Amino acid sequence: MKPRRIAHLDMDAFYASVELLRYPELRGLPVVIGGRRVLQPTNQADGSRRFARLREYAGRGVITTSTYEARALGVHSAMGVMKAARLAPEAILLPADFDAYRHYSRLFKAAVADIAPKIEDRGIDEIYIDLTELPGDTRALALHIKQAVREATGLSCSIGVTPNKLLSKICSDLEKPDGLTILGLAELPNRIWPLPVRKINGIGPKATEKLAALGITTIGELARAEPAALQTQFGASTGAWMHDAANGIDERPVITRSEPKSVSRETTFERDLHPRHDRDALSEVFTALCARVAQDLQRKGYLGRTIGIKLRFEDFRTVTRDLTLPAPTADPVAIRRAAGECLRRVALNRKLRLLGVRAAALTSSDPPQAADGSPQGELPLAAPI
Ligand code: DCP
Ligand code: MG
Repeated sequence: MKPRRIAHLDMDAFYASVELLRYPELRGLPVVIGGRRVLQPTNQADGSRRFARLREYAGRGVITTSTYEARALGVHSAMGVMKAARLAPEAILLPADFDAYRHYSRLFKAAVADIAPKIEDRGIDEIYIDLTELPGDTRALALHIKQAVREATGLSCSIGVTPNKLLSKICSDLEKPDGLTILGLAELPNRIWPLPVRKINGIGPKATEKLAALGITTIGELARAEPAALQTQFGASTGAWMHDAANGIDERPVITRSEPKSVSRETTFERDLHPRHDRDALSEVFTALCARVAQDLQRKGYLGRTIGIKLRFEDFRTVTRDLTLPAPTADPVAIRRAAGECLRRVALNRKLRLLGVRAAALTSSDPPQAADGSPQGELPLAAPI
């Protein structure tokens, strides 16, 4: 069997970097992204924009991320905005725009998938990629992926490539931003063992503290520790896992998951409902199910073109009907209307046990829409390089 080549790709200062695409004048400055409730920048009479500064902030908000310039001042993810303001009062503070981040997340993943389709999605800004079966030199392949991400999004990322997920995750962080770290097992003692144990994904603050009490602070010390001692302290499986991890052993495969094919909601009634006598109650549930499906679609960033219903009668007979719309939608009213049409095509001559609504033929809801429904405009859909 070929030795595995597993990559971990993580976007650099992701939310902040997306914001810099629409506010390029902020490049090189300490910039911090807060929550949604932070003030939007305003346009000034001279055509420039006015941005909020950290020192102007009062509230209990938390930072989601910051540019590397802000990190140099000690400002990091998960820090309170007020605390960050004491460290970097002049840093720019921007509100988060999750729709934009999801949009760029999809763009970079699609760009990678064109080159290397075996991808495990690990969240908004990171993926594992199995490069084992692809032709070509590892460094050339990784550089090609980085370039494709930059062309599709205007953003930089960092990649680690090693024989497994555990080491690649550590390596993608070693040369951030815009890093590329390729490592074989032979380099474990040099490159990985000097690092603190918390660099292992899965060793959190509590385990770090417990290990420190055992005199173990580096991954190398953990690798040389007695497995039995670790098992006494952490239990058999965690202890064994830690020892393996420190020795660079991790056989987990890259798990590719496909996009969902449909979004659905259904409910089984507490008592069977009669189509005529319980008409109002049924109608209310039906509308609520449509609203839930619409919400699910919006939250996940999808539109559905085929709307379907499912009915189960008191005798457990189940029927489904669906209808394909001229254009995909995530609108509760449009979904309710289509589902209503489906319902009219069923002979309702028995009591109902269950009612369900489904949206299928899903597509992505890009471009992102502002909260008022107007297109967002300002943000480039794919930034130039
Ligand atoms: N994030 C968040 N809250 C946190 C950590 C992260 O909301 N406590 C968000 C903002 C980040 C994104 O998730 O931009 C990705 O998280 P990362 O840990 O990868 O951080 P960054 O991409 O911002 O920076 P790095 O360059 O270190 O990867
Ligand atoms: Mg990141």
